[in-house]
Amino acid sequence: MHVSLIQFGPNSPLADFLMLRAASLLTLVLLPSLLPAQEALPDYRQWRLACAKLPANRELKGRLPDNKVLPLPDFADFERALDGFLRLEREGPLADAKTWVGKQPDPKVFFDFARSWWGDKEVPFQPFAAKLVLPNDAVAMLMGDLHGDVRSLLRTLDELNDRKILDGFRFRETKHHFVFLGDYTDRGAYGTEVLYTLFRLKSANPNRVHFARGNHEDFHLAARYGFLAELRARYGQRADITKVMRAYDLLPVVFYVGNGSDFLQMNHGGMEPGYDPRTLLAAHGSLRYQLLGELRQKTYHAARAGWLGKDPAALDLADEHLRDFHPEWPTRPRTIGFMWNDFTVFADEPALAFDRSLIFGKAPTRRILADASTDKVRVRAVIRAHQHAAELNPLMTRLIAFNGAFRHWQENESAADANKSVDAVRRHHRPEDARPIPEGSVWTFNVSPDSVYGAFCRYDFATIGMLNLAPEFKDWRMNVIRIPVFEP
Ligand SMILES: [Mn+2]
Repeated sequence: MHVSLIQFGPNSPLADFLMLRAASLLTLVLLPSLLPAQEALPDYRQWRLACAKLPANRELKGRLPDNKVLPLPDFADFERALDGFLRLEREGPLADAKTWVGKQPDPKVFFDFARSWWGDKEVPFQPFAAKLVLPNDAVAMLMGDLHGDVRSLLRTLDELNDRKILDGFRFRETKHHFVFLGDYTDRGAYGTEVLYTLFRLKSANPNRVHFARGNHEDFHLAARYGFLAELRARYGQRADITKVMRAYDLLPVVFYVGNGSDFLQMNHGGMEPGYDPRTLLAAHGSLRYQLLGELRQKTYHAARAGWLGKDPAALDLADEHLRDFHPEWPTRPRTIGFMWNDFTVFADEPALAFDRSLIFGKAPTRRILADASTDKVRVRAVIRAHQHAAELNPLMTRLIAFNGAFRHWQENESAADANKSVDAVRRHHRPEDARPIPEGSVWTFNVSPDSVYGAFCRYDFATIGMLNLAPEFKDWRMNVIRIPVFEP
């Protein structure tokens, strides 16, 4: 029989052929796990779908969701995006000596994600500032606190996809940048999904997505306000807490964003009189970093008689709270103003007040911005976030009235208007207009609505700012986009 001619021995041609087929089949089966992790991550649509079944923070009312509904069931699922972010930073501008103005942090400890400044203390706490120069036709998108609200973040990315600005996670045009203003986790149940989404956005647009460090990007706050509890409830001992928290050390506490001659200060909290950015801003190059080093607040205060006016209470507060110090933590020995400080709402409020951190009024804010400027480079205004009002206080009322982005010290208001309602404030404004950026102005962006704040203060829209640059600063415009998060 013909069949008998076919040899089945180990060295037969058929055996060779079968072995080959088996080997290539095995390769096909194994291939996905041999590819870089990025290849196997879900695309935007799949990720969106995986998050669609998550109950809102509003429904959870402080509880954590059932682990069965989570889109990242294992820590390794989250870790792949985290590792992608850490790799990007470790191999990117942060690791490039040219990018640092002055001393560069030692890469061996700066990128050692197994050790920390709060644990073994072998890694120093090294907060830093960033300068980002964009072309004159750039659009910088801005978003305030997320606080574990992945629903609002994804609705916002949907909106940018609908407007053809994003294609999935990727920006379609190079002119678009995104600056997130800090406080990504804690207080809402989805810090893991928020960080995952942000890391994916960054991986898809490495040079055009930027994260400022908020006061909650701190191990001590995450240990107290929910994010570490969230990680432990989901992943138990498998969660590499040190690595997650060390990612925060790669985020600048302030960005100066502009076209090279005009800049806006973009950060989470408020003014930091102890840091002088002029050397950073004068440095050549579009992205530059500088360690904050010693914060010389007391020296700044002592050298400027009259910068707080004549109010003895303001001077007493400055004497009491402003110090020269090397930060050991975000809050030790004193708080870093960029991460923590606040601003008054009305122009006729005190120059300086204190409520857990310093609250700066209009005149000293303008003085610090003027002192940060030279005849070649001007720091014109401040964009920030850091909202944490659980009731309709004057600022939250105005944030809602102004679609989530409020410019402090409105010309037609005074402290006597503190108790106005949202409707009363709104009657005087048309917040949908493209808004110019007055010299010395401060803008606050609201916290996302699926947070305790949205529930307490009864608003259900998220906000992004679109800052349109131009060759002349007077032509820069802020468009504020209101994004409904809960359908009526
Ligand atoms: Mn905050």
